[in-house]
Amino acid sequence: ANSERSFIMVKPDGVHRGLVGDVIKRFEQRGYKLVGIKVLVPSRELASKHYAEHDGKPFFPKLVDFLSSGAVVACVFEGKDVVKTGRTMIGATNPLASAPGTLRADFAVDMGRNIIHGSDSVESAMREIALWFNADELATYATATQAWVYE
Ligand code: YYY
Ligand code: MG
Repeated sequence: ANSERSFIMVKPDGVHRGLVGDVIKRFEQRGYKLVGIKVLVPSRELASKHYAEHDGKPFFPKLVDFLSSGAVVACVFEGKDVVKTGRTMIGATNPLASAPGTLRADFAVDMGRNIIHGSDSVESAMREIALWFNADELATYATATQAWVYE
């Protein structure tokens, strides 16, 4: 449905590098609706919960250190197939393997500095949105242009 939601986050490297606007721009211009946004420095606990699926892997401690090392911009975007399409727009985990035109290919080199997170499934999106946002931090509204994005 057009009300599918994904959790999209500019990670600390993206914030340090001033790429917040570039990331949000891609989703906006595609036609996705921004329904939640905030800037915060995640605690180690929040970072660990976010990446719980990777707990125990060799890169996990470094990943948690990195995510909690600075400010992130946490967003929720809404629209048709936004989870899968968002992943396509973001590109492969390793930026050097990402297709040109994807966010990671256009803005990143190293895997541990790949600037952005996007939910990998609708189930992950629901879990991540609930982890990062309270229900009252998400806006329900209609855009004036929705009839020109959706037929
Ligand atoms: O979903 P995505 O961000 O594309 O990749 P994941 O496999 O979920 O890994 C999360 C995060 O961990 C990735 O964006 C970079 C980092 N990472 C790493 O530093 N080294 C790895 N071998 C795998 C992942
Ligand atoms: Mg992932």
